[in-house]
Amino acid sequence: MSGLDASVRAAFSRFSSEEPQGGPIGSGHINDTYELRVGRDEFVLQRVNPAVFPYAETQMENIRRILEHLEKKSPDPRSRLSLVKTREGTAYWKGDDGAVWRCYGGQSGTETFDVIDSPERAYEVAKAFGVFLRLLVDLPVPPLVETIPGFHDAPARFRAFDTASKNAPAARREEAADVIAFACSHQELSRLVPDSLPLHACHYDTKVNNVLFDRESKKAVCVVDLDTAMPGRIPIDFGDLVRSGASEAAEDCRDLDAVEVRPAVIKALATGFLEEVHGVISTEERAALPDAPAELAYELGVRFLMDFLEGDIYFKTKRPSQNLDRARVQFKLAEAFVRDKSVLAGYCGV
Ligand code: GN1
Ligand code: MG
Repeated sequence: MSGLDASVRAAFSRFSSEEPQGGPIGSGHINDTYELRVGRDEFVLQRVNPAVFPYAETQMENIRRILEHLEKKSPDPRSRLSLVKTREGTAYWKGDDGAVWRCYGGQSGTETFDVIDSPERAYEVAKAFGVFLRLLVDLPVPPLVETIPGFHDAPARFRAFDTASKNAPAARREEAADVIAFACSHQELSRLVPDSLPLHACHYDTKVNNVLFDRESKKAVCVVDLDTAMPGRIPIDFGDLVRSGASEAAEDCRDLDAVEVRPAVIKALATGFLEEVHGVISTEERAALPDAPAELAYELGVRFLMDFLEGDIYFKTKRPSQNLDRARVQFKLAEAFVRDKSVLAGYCGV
């Protein structure tokens, strides 16, 4: 008998008649993810958080279309996720509490990282997301749907934060006063990537921990976490890649002096990304690349801050004020990206 929760075993029984071994994995803030084994077969079972993704059925349809397109374009099955159907033949199972569970085939011999530990890793991550965008560039955007409406709409994120800030308990507002002041005085950072850029199928969560690496070759093999794959703008994917990868410091680091942009890493990110997408992006899209990390850092800072003000209801937290610390880190990064824009522009050939 494995030590898995009854709910996890109940969900897995919809996909397989066998009893699995395994346990929780990953450091995501939203869903619950389990790595399971039955004999030599590996599975990744996920409970999709219904509070964040209320339209999980349409989300699964996005994922299905994207994986089908990737399959047509790239013959290597290891290069993409594969959905395991339920024993009834459906793409997911909806539990009694309304949460959607889905199961992917495991990718043996792979590993993930939470922090980019070298320029070589940065290059590999950037290439993986670049390949993903390049292969999807001819997937018609409709009927792909926005799985979270306005997900990377930074001005809308600011307006939502502004409302939350006005309604927040005084004690939280006071604790966050300096961070709120930063958000309010840097609103221009929410409007750096032009809305006029074309929509493509984008990943929209382009962090290193959403790429599987081969343990032996150290090469990136597969992009995962397609929950937020939706119509979007390519510079946004680049912005979130650089935002999340540039610093070695933890996302909730309390020593802001440790939050620094690593030039060799952002150079490798820009190089790997552009090697893959240079042929499919327009001059306007390329021109927006150097501005995008500042916008994405500002936007995520605003999201963490808003969640702190609302009582930590969206991002999982392990300690008080963690979301406020996360916001401070993002705003420090946003300032660094503004300061280093010309360096990044050089790496992007702009
Ligand atoms: C969330 O759960 P995870 O770590 O994959 C968030 C991203 C943020 C990220 C910050 C759906 O992603 O937008 O960049 O946390 N995803 C959602 O670590 O809100
Ligand atoms: Mg993730």
